[in-house]
Amino acid sequence: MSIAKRFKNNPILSPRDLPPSIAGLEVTCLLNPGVFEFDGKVWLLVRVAERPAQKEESISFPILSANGEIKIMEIDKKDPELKVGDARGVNYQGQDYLTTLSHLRLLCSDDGENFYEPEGYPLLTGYGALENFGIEDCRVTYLEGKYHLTFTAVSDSGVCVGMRTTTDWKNFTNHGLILPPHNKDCAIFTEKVDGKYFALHRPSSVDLGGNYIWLASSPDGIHWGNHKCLIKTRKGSWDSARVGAGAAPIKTTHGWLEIYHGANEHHQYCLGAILLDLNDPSKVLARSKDPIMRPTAEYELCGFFGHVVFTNGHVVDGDTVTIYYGAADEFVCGAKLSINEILKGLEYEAC
Ligand code: MAN
Repeated sequence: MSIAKRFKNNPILSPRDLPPSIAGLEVTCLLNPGVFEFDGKVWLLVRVAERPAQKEESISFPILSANGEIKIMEIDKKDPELKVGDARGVNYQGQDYLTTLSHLRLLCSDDGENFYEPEGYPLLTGYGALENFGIEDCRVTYLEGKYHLTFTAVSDSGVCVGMRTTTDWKNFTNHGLILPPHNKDCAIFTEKVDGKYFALHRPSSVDLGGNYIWLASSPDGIHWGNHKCLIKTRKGSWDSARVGAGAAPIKTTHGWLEIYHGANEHHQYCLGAILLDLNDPSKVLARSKDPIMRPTAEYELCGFFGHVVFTNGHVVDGDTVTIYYGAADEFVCGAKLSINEILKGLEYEAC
């Protein structure tokens, strides 16, 4: 039996629930929201992935030009220079592209289950040449009076981690890229440890190494160093091909509890957990052997990219963590888990 109790009204958001950002595009996927509490409400910073309506004979997708305008690439499916990957990407003339362009949109809720777009808040879009394929999968950490937004910044130069900060969700400071390619899945801890800021992140090496979760520390929350590899993929396991951090770790009396995603060679994404030492987060104390959540519901198995549960945002209330997650890369869903049950399921020798 799964320890994740899914919301009865899942999916709580589907692409048809939000209008596209501009005429000529469709909302293809709503997924992977960052989550935070503000003004007495629960907020989602949802990734909105858009593209034009698709034609039978071509593939088309938007990219951002240097002046921030959206340009549509349209490629004939018979073009010999087109190589189609999975639903998420294509290669054309030797260059990789994403099939959708993502921005981030704010929604809020009084009950944590019914969300609406409030008036007067801006969309967050990619900015400049290093975000021309969009921004994705934002983690939101409230730290020292500011919300820290760490997200995947995608461009033809690579996949990096960008950061913006805000206090009111209307005015933002752009700190540019805080980690260079290839890196994503960056979550800043909610408190300093021993006077330093800490963050989880996921550099990837194409040649040697893999898709592992790393830890970094920083004197100012902007410049990151002292990188350490925390956990690796496990051969033959549900997390055999990639692991990446979810939202900021949850502080418990036993240690920092991190809910992470892992995928196997078939790109099937599940969630697991690790426990890090409270005073030295580079020490991994325990790890779940089996997933704490796997895709089983229809909306998790079938969609834009099926067999995916992916979380990068939650709220904590006592022993309950409510995770918000992307299902099949197309829908936003919610589930509740007991922190104690997650902790009980961890294995201390499975790291
Ligand atoms: C990658 C990212 C995520 C996505 C998963 C599953 O980790 O692109 O945004 O949800 O793959 O497709």
